[in-house]
Amino acid sequence: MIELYYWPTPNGHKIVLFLEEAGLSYRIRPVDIGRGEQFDPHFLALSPNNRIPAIVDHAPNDGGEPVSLFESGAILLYLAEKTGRFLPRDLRGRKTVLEWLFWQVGGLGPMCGQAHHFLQYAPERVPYAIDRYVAEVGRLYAVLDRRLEGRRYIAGEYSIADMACYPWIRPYKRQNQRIEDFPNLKRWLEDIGARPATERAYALARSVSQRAQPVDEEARRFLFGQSADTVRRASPRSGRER
Ligand SMILES: N[C@@H](CCC(=O)N[C@@H](CS)C(=O)NCC(=O)O)C(=O)O
Repeated sequence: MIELYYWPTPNGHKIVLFLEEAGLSYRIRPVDIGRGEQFDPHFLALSPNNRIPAIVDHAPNDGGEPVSLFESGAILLYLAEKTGRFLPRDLRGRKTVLEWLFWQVGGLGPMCGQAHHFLQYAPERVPYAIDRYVAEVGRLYAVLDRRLEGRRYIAGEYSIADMACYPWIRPYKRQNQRIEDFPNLKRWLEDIGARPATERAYALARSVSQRAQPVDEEARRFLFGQSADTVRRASPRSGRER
């Protein structure tokens, strides 16, 4: 059984996409990041960067003690290796999936995140930041659109590279992007959106979202008021390394 420390955000969706596709047994542990639950000592012991997602695998393949992981890319790779699914075994297929997985975690995710921030959450309108991140997200969309020309998925069969990218493209309107300008991406988005596992993943997200408060002043303080002092003040529960 996998425990998934989760909140219905793009990085959280990635892992549910995998778990639903693979049919792994899992239990959701909601971490309300707008209410500061990412600073709970128990969660920090698993996820020292105070970010969701994180998992605990209670039945790791080596038969040993439970294993915990943070960082969505590392989790996807771990789950792919655990199940032998959604990551090709051959050297070339595998390296291609890893290229695009790292492209997502190092580029697409952070840039979309900044676009969301300056378009939706910044307390003042900062045109330079909006222009910069909307343009960069558009550039990344064009890179992925070109990659998908003549390909159904990013790298051969449906893989962890697709699962990593999809939740960041799905909210394209929040990034001021016109999906019609990226026809291959549009087709890919519709294809993945129609997968039963994707439908289940977003149904779960909607059910958890119902419990979420709107992003109010308290949430803003937790999410956007972090500094080195926040980390120094928060302390993980001590315990065995997993
Ligand atoms: N690089 C991390 C990023 C995770 C991340 O940014 N998670 C956000 C939600 S999408 C979060 O937990 N934010 C809580 C906070 O900012 O304190 C990953 O890929 O897992």
